Amino acid sequence: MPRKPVAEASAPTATVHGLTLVRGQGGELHQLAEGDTDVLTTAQGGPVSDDQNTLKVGARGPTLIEDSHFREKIFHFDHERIPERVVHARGYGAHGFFETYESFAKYTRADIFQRAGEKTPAFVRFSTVAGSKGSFDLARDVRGFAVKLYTKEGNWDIVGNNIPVFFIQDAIKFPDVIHSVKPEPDRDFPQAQSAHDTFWDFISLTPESMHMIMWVMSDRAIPRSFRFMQGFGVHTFRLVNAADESTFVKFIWKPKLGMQSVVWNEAVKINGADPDFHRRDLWNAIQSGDFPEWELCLQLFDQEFADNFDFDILDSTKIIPEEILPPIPVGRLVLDRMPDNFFAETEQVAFMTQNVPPGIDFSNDPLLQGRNFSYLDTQLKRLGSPNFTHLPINAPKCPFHHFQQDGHMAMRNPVGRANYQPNSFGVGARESPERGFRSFADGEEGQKLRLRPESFADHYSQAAQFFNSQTPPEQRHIAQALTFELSKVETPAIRERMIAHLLNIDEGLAVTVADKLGITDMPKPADAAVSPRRDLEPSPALSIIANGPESFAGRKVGVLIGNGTDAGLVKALQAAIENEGAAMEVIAAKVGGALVSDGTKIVAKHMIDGGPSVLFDAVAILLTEESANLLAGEAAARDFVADAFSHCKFIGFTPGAVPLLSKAGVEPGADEGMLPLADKASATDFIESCRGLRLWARESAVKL
Ligand code: HDD
Repeated sequence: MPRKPVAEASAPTATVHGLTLVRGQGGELHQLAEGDTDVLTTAQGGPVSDDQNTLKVGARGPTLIEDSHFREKIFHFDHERIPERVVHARGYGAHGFFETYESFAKYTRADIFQRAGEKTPAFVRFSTVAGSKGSFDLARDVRGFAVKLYTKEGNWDIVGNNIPVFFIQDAIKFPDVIHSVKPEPDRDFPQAQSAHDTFWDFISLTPESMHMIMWVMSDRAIPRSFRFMQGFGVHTFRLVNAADESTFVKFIWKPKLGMQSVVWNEAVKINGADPDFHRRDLWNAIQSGDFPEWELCLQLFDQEFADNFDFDILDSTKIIPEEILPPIPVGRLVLDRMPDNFFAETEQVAFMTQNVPPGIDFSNDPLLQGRNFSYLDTQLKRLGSPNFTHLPINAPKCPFHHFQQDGHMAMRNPVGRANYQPNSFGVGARESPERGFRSFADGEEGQKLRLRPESFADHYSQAAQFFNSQTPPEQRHIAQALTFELSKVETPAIRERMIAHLLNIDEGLAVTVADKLGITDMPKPADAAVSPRRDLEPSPALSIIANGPESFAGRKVGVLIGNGTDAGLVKALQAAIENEGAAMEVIAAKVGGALVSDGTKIVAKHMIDGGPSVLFDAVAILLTEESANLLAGEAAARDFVADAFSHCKFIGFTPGAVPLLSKAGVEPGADEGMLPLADKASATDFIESCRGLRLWARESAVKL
């Protein structure tokens, strides 16, 4: 293929470590010397004459060891992988910014909170916890929500999750909980799943995990998209102001589009249909200019509140309900740019809880204190050099000056004679007691002990509060999730131990799960360190369904068409969808599309088995009777309808579509989630109904 001259290359240049790199024909960035043409070179810059054949003795002879181009190419390929993260291996990141609403100087001297309208560059990486880098997106799992804010006084990493509590109270238990959920060591399965003996063995022996288990068995663990999740800093941190006064704080990210989850049966099918469902969703949203946004909200409290609160604010298995301590919005996070290169940015980004700027400080939460050791270590292991801060994604964007030097892959090296301080050559920077980070001078004294505080001992009250704060469908989902997970556990004693814990949380839940598992002899409730548990007021803020969005914006409708479909109706529906800020994708029997009523062709995005209804938030079936009869004979088309119905989705349909609905076992008048489509008005009504996201009232009929 003739090469395009460089001047024609449409893509921009980029500067990496001071080198100007040009984007090549394949989109790759590479170095060009001035006046050079676009000739393939070795990594040493030598032009390559032939990249198709190794150097051999004769056309059919052995390969020569002097083929240094081949050797360099294969050597580099052989070393392409770095160790995946020991947890949160599968992740997806994006760039954006944080915008401060108002000065918050009263509470913190952190530079990022001093000026209204201040914009701070940000990088966010979302992840699952248990699965490997190549696992699927819709595992039932916690999602990582790690935010790096490149502030003017250093990088601030809020390394959080989409769940505000954690499995364990002390960091020393982290390897245990993670070993238990990862594939079992003798057989190396199951992948990216908690539904196996070792996980539930550990959990059933660890009562402190019960609150977290309620969250992980809830819809929070199967989010519809990263864009519809909350994020939490989990621990109590401190804000410290210029007068060195401290206020305790918890960090919460709230998605502008509201929260949304899928149902488990759907998650299982999505993993087959599109294992990259969450990645693709973020990619598509950002590439189409529909930038996801979260509001940063702070729960602020003082020592007196901490002393009087029902639970210890240093215990990461507890929340402070929003009804007791309303979160205050302080700024917004917008993601507006995908990385140029996944490896360079998303894979190499190094988050560390200990990265806090002056004005933010830690609490004594023993989980946080342990994390502050772990993250530095892991980056050295993964990235292979203490110079991982030289990578552009990890380097601060503010001026920085230190005397650290040398080591593998050192990109920035000190200049001048003195590489120490103090020095009398006037080289380098000096520390600043005024500007620099000062730890909050909390008074600490005590004996050295390995002891869990008494105040961490109540493991069931907030677990029950979470369960009692869910709507009936969400409670059903928790029961179903527990049943599913425990049904995969082969050791009866582990199942029974879990039922014994559930009895301390909610008797009805315990009985439902035990019944489904076929346990006839109910065990005694588990021994509890604090008994009886407290009956806490429900916290409505904890429900996803009760706090649904007001609009269908950011969601996706799958529209099934066929030959003869009413072209005007497709247009009307598209207008209604776009007007709502949602997106539409067309599905047809052939990906080439269908000839619609006005004689034009509408090209499809998916064939039916490539675009099953699990990929959409709602579906519209715009078929003539003839097309519907044809499709009624296809399993993929019947599944399209049957799945949409059993996943409680809103279904719009033309009268002609009825033969397909019937063959799929769906009554056109089954419930108010079945919406006839004929004209512009009915298209608008359909999209307005979709704002409800799911018709949960249908759930009892379909027995999800
Ligand atoms: Fe962790 C990664 C979140 C407890 C040790 N953790 C990691 C990531 C997130 C979290 C989001 C992925 C960051 C990225 O995208 O690169 N971890 C949490 C939360 C915790 C938590 C919210 C509890 C509140 N973690 C925790 C403990 C330890 C670790 C108690 C160890 C004592 N976590 C790690 C790690 C990882 C990590 C081994 C693996 C990859 C990495 O750090 O960069 O150091």
